[in-house]
Amino acid sequence: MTASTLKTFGQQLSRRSWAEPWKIKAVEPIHMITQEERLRALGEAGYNTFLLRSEDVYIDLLTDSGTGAMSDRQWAGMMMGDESYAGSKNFYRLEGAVQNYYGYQHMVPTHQGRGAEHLLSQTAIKSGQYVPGNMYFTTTRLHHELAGGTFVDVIIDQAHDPNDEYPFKGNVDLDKLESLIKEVGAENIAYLSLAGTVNMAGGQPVSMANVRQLREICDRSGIRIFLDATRMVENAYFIQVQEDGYADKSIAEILKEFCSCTDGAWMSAKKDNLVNIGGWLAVNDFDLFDALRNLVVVYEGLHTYGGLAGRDMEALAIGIEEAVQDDHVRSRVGQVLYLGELLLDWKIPIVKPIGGHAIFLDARGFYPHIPQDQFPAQVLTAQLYLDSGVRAMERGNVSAGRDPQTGDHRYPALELTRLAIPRRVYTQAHMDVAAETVKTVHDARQQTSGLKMVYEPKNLRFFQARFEPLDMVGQHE
Ligand code: P61
Repeated sequence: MTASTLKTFGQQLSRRSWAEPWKIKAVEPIHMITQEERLRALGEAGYNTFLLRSEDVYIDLLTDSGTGAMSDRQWAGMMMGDESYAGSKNFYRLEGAVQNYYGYQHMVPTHQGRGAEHLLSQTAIKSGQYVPGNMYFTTTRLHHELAGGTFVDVIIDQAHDPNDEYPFKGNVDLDKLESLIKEVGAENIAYLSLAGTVNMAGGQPVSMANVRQLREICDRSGIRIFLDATRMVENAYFIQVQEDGYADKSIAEILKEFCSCTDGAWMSAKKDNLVNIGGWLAVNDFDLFDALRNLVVVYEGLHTYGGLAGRDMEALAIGIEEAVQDDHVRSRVGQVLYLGELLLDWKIPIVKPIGGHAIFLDARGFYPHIPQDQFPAQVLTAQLYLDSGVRAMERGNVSAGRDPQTGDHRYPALELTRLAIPRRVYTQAHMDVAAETVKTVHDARQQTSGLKMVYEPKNLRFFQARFEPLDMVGQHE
């Protein structure tokens, strides 16, 4: 075939195309407001995409959290909600699904991931202890800190380099972990906080070999491993396609094997588990479970609902089953890959390899002329929105926040803008529009200038911070 006859994306890449394993039954109309309206909306939002009204957004790639489409089975399940205060049958369905697919013995539901992080941190961290982990996540680290812990990043160095193509950039550096144990003593380590895939590194997976080695080290030192299983199904997919010996195992088998190397997990079910709200925390140790069960009633709700309605737990139990289907995961990660490959083709700087849930644009690569304290990744989110109403999220200096000791910005190595893909929501045509938006903004990169932060909240500042373009700061004063 000649280049002009290579029409589909699969043909262009010399492979057969994949298609989504579902068809669309209900649609939600979206439309793009005018450029003038977008400029006004962004100004009113203080140049922060978290503060935009969703009606003013065309393609919403802010997050893959709670933004997925539920299946007809899940919607049918919503009608089967048993809204009893205690002992709802939907709780037992959910408990069974977690036991069956993740393999842990005891589970408490929570309203979402950070509810579970709160309970685990308050229960398993003693003030003054260290919590090593494979790169920080905003809410996770904050809960470590609120419990008196100090997070220590023990991810491999390659994870901080957007151009390093190592396939398991979520791995823990064993030497870094062992040095920490030697330096502070195992008794001063609360637990290993392991995430699969690693969100802030670009959705990068952890290998099975790595978690096995971690189990060995932690067994030797008596340290527990708790897993942030939020996107662990996607992690299992990368193991299936990239790690020797796993090509013939199902996602479900790989997921369970990985979890068996850990002592428990917390979950933001709004991602992998295909629901709009929900979370859970599951452990094997009964005493720890007992402590968690005692705390959940203080902050979330009774231990058999944890902040969720019966119908939410039913949809979640069904979501867990659907999430581990191989064809679902292949098309979900395949859609992310599709967008990423378009951008790579145009030589646009993105985090490589392409991760599981999102494309991360390297804002330093776009704007080498904008210093990090003028927030290049925030600038990039603003430009994408102005171009065509595509909403992305800053994952750089604003997200990293300030060092509690020095009070200065943390200046992370990665200054990224994330285009997260909701599950089962957008089509390939939406990905094409998003890709062309990124290209247009990239083409105009030299004319772009920085932002000044004019309002800064104390906690998780990226959610509510406000900015003004530097060339107009003062105009309103
Ligand atoms: C996200 F800007 N993630 O990626 P909750 N662990 C992990 C997550 O990705 C995660 C949570 C725990 C979000 C929502 C969000 O800085 C932000 O259910 C790996 O959101 O409480 C959430 O789970 C917390 C966006 C969270 C952010 C924090 O878009």
